[in-house]
Amino acid sequence: MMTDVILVEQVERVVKITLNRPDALNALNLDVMEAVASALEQYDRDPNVGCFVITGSEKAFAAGADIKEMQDKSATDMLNADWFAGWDRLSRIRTPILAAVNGYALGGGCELAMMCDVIYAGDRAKFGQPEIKLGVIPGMGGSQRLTKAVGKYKAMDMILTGRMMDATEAERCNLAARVFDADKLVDEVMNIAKEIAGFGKLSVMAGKEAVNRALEGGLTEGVLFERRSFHGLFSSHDQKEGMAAFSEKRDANFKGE
Ligand code: CO8
Repeated sequence: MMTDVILVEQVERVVKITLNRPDALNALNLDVMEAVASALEQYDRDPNVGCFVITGSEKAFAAGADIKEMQDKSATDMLNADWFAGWDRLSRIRTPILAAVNGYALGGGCELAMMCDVIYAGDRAKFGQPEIKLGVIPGMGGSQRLTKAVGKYKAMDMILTGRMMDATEAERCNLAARVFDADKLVDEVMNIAKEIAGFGKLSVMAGKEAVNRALEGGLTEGVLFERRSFHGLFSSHDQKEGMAAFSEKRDANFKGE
């Protein structure tokens, strides 16, 4: 019997997506790509969803792209299929996506974590881009996102040696935002996700978009983009409510409008 390659669970305003190929250490094949991207797109449009969490198992977030699915492909096959271009769909998701990484996040697994907006690591997590050992290089954005996250020299070290880094090193070099005990990681990240999902969705989406601008454009353009988004939020209910609540010393009741 075929099992679902991902498990999707909604808890309050948070949707948790759990990679579910335990026999292959959650290796990412085309079915996983389609399932993850489709679930994110479906819930991204839902005003009752304010944050996503993507996680795997205690042993593996994901041990890479599925090597067995790719190994016999020719360059022509890869080009014609535009292999794994579907992962680009994640960059159009406007709701924040948090990665809760336990165990191995290797190759495409590390790249999937880096497609998320924040990476939280369990204390036994291992990150790496070991593609060099397979005669290839990262192919899901790793050379670009890892370099932007950790800088040229650490990225070169990781990509050219294929070594793994542990959670402490990942936090120290700004790949992981925070580290939690492995067995508490998913609960901790779900709580962070609930906190984010409790804020006004318009401002949350604007904050995500503005930070992403910092990665992709120049400073002047990015600061202007941020200021225009900031100005625009003054037409929202949630700005009026958030500022009134502060003045009146009470909790805000955000509506996402
Ligand atoms: N693909 C397919 N199967 C895998 C993968 C993978 N990436 N990783 C593990 N598995 C399978 C193993 O083959 C094994 O299956 P079986 O029981 O049928 O033999 C099962 O998962 C358990 O794995 P191990 O027995 O190897 O478990 P260990 O605990 O001994 O080792 C490791 C764990 C160290 C994580 C080891 O499994 C490993 O090195 N895995 C491969 C890691 C790797 O090289 N990842 C990079 C893959 S390439 C990639 O991600 C490129 C991304 C970009 C593609 C873009 C295309 C355009």
